[in-house]
Amino acid sequence: MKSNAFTTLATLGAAMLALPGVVTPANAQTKKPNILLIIADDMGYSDLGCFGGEIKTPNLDRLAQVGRRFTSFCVGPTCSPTRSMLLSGCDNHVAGLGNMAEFLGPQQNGKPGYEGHLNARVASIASVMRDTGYANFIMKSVDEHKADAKPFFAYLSFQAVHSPFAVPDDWLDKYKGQYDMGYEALRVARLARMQELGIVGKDVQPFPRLPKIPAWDSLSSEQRKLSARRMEIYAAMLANMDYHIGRVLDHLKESGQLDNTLVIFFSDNGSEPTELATLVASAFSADAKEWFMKNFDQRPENWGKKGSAVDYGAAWAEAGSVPFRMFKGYVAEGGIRSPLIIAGPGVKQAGSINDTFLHVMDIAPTLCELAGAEHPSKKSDGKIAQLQGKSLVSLLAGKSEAVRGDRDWVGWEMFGNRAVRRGDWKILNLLRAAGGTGEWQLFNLKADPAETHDLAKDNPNQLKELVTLWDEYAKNNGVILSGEGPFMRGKEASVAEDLGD
Ligand SMILES: [Ca+2]
Repeated sequence: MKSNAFTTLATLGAAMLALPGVVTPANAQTKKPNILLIIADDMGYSDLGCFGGEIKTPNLDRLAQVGRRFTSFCVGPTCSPTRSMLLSGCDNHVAGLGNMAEFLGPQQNGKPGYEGHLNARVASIASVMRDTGYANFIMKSVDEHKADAKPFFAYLSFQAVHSPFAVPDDWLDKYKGQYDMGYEALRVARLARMQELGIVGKDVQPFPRLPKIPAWDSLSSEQRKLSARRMEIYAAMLANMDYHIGRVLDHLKESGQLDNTLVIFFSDNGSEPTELATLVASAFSADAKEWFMKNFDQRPENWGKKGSAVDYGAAWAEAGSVPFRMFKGYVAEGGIRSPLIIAGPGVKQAGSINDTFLHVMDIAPTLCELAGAEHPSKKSDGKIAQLQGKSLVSLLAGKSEAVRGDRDWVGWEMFGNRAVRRGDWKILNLLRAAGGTGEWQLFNLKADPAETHDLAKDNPNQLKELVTLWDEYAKNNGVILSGEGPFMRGKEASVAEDLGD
């Protein structure tokens, strides 16, 4: 497969996993919906027009109008852990992605839950469908299932908008000049629009600009020009993804299939702060640096074209995740909060916005219920892990406003950073090596979704209860803390201290 994001995107659009529908006595009377699951990669929370962004996403905006937006949908902080939870309905430490395979520590290597791939302890949503009578196969188009009159389950997983940013030549300048105001002004404009739309509350204060990010005004005019160009290309790439989503939706409509297709859209994690060229220059060997410079044409006039490796760095990533704290890689809200849009049959309250706490583990149980499938954990004598998510079917139908009660909770751990959310409350522990305090902090996300006011000292009992839940989470899911990870190289001593070793 070519590495250019545009061609990859087009290829992915044509190669979706299809799972034609089951026909059993129990559900033969009901017409099962088609499912179209669309996942963006590394997209920021505030990018989409319907979530407050200025990037033109008319097709996803239209989907939000006929469907519903969910503003408190949480995922994992990085790609493969989120995807393991999506496909299994279980925590990533159960499903085999307790850590990303490339960052496995010696204590984790070979342990259950750290296989680096979806393991045999969980049932993938594809196998659940197959075992209840679905045939699954890779199809070339959403029409391939038509001959057998069965519904389809299509998984359209984009590489966009993961770096390196790339767009077709005629898209390169679509956002030219639109980011000259800089990343700080963009955060202000987006937050105002998010408040106007009702994506976040009117009183929400954004997390302050990180100290390592220079003020826009402190940059030279040449630095500003190059910085804004990176964001222009990112915006064009996201608009291009929306354009291709529109092609799929239009085709479904023209072929009479859209009305019976449930469409689910979200991003696998928050916006990406890493600058590859900086990383190569600062952390890679001399040979690797030489290889990189020889194989990539990094002249600004080539950015976004074949052979370039451009991204936008922490400053624009922070604009992408406004109003939240941090971005991809962190279990702060900027890493784990994604827009969620669901539209189609069974989705009531068109155009509305719901802020109840949802999780990516909820997708698999939802699909199970829609398919009338019995989950294999129910007849596996404990060999297959039970679903940890909650079905959204009743919520989508407008029969309930939430899928979790005030006492239901979910935990996270990635690269040694930890969190638990229960109701509106969240505890968060970011290692000092990851820019945190190495202590447990407590936030009320309803009043303070950006995690700006640590309430740990004011609410010691709430803190204590939630820390106990994190210990329970680690025990139940086989979490093994490690001194390894992207934040920790060269900082082993402080990490060991933070982890209590
Ligand atoms: Ca990702």
